[in-house]
Amino acid sequence: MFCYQCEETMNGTGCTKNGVCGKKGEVADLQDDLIYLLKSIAFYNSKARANNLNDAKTDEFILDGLFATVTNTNFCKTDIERLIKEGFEIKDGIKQKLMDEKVINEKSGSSFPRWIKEKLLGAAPNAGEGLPVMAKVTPATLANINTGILATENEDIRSLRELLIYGLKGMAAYAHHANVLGYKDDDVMAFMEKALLATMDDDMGVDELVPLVLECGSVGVTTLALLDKANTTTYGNPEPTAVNIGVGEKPGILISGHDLRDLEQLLEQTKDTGVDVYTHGEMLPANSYPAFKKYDNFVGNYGGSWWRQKEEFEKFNGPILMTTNCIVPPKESYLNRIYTTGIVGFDGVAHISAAEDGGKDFSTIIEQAKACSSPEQLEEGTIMGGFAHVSALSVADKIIEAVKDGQIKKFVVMAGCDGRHKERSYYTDFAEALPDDTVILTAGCAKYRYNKLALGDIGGIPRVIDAGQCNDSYSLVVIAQALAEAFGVEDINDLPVAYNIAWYEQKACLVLLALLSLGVKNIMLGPKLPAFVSPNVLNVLVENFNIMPNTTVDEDLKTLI
Ligand code: FSO
Ligand code: SF4
Repeated sequence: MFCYQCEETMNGTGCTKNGVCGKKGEVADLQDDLIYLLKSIAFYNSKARANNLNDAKTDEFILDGLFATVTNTNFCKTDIERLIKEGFEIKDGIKQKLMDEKVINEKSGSSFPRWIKEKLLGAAPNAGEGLPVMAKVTPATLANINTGILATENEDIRSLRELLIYGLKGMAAYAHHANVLGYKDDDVMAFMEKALLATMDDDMGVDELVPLVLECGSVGVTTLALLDKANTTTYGNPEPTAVNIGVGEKPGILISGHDLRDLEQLLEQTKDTGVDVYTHGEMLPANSYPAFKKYDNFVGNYGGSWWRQKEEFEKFNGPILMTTNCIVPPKESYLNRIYTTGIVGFDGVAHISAAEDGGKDFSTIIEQAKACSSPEQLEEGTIMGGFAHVSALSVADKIIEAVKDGQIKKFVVMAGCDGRHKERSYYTDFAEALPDDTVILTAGCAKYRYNKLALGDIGGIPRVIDAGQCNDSYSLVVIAQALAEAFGVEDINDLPVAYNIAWYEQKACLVLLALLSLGVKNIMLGPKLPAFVSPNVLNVLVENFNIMPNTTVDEDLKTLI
């Protein structure tokens, strides 16, 4: 295996035996195979799409296949093997359909570019022409192909190809969430296919890949906007909410991850059962949606961000439902009460599947919860959330006035991910050290490093404006654009906004690319720069966007404030 897609990669260079995250080497290899297969599917499906022969099932498969390989999502060998098997059926099905509809025929193969034939269709270089003589990529031939990241020898090309793939993984996760709520965008899917193919095209050098990476960011903005529409149309606009972080006396179910539809179904099935529901990690912002607040048994949020789950799940006492990333290898002590659903998988953890219409039956975990003790209290009080763009902009006048009369000097975007390494205490220290006339704008689980600090408010405006999950990063874009309009600045970089972003996994890569595609400069990135960014690619990012690594709190305050 070789994997260097997340911030916690081994020695800051790459995991080679097993992942620091707990991903086994053989699962990592299978995930590489799956990504490779998706490129082959993308080849056929882009032809099908161009001829209106594509179907929703293939789109879902591409999204799920990419999402399954996001850090801390699916650790399960049999799940990835099943996806590979299904992927072959889908690929062969599309190919057959293209032949039946005469989009491709016996002779078409000769007109495909050499790299398509060699790499995606499995033909030997210069093998005979025409489809029948091309050895198909099959599970057997796939095993003989080096599908790993290091198969790309040039480190700059490898770096850009992987940056693109990680952006696509993030995009797939966000598009998947929109999809689940019935919101789809054909252009997003078409871009994903184009980009998947581009990562195999030896004719694409640095000059061709850099614009494609930025296009990925721009399609990322479209995808995030689609998800925002899906969430807010379905569940209402989040409202400023003081979220309870204490516990009740009844037994509870803890729900984590980002999937709001799973939460909706769980709340509906637990109402009047005597079982309470709590959020963990990235599900915290769900407490601010009108559609969920109406449930009396929706108590609040329990604990902190994803990496604290081992300790906190143990103390929760009741069943835990993991709807998306980030699951970490569970401890024996709660193995019999943790469940996965959706695209999440872990060997030995029970999985709750969806019916054809997306419905899920949570009765097993509800029954189990009834026999459990109530959660052990970790803390008490409330934390403020719910400042997605509509509620943030509803106080825009107040915010603009506070900026104009000098009460607010600067906004600092401290969005992104949290992680388990000690050096992340930097973000707590940085938030504490910020001057009183600054306001933090956040989204994602990075907020857990400072959202329980008493940072106060500025004339009623909280000093931490939490737009929600990383899935809600679009809100930060809307807020920045509204500020630009209010202050009449044409260049987004002229706003009193600084960026100190923390990353961990690939969804954050997409959010970063989205910001770059909007022309945002001077982003500080930490706690470490990505291992997959080669020195030359870093130079491109520095020269064009002045991306900089974080250093010390004192130095970074001087730079950003
Ligand atoms: Fe955090 Fe994990 Fe949302 Fe990421 S839970 S780290 S950016 O997956 O997805 O913010
Ligand atoms: Fe290593 Fe991160 Fe890849 Fe896991 S996701 S194998 S920790 S680089």
